[in-house]
Amino acid sequence: MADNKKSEPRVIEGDLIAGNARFAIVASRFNEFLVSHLVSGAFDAIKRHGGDVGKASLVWVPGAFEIPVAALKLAESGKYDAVICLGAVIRGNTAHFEYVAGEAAKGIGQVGIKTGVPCIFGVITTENLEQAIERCGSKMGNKGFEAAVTAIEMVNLLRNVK
Ligand code: INI
Repeated sequence: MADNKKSEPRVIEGDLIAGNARFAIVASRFNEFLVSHLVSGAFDAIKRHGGDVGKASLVWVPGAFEIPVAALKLAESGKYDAVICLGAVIRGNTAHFEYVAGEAAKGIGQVGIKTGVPCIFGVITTENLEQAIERCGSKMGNKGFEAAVTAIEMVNLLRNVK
């Protein structure tokens, strides 16, 4: 008799257990009164997913534009399983919003691809201050928390890709 049993695809995903993972957080001082909430959110997420913040490092850079070069150094160091990039770029603040936000996004993406270390884009880019506040722990949640959860998932996902 023919064997009609169909096999299942191999599904690879990452769970949300931070365990022994080592995280570097790169945070921009520009708009620090907002970014500090993203940083707290990220540490909160690591703790609440069973991680050890004692294994984490927090690196402050001047602005979002400077995040990629610091992220690259951290990712290349071999000391971290993921780099969580946090910042706040507000259109109303500057005529060069597009350059700052664009370079941060592109650079962070490139660091991840170049090094194989997940680099998470937790830089909020908003039209105005109100929208930024909403993403730093109020109406729209905390994007720093979300970025750290993404980092946890990516670390575990990449460990499962063999
Ligand atoms: N940096 C930010 O992180 N957010 C901003 O909103 C911002 N604005 O509005 O200009 C900003 N500018 C500074 C930039 O990131 C660099 O630090 C600076 O251009 C020096 O390279």
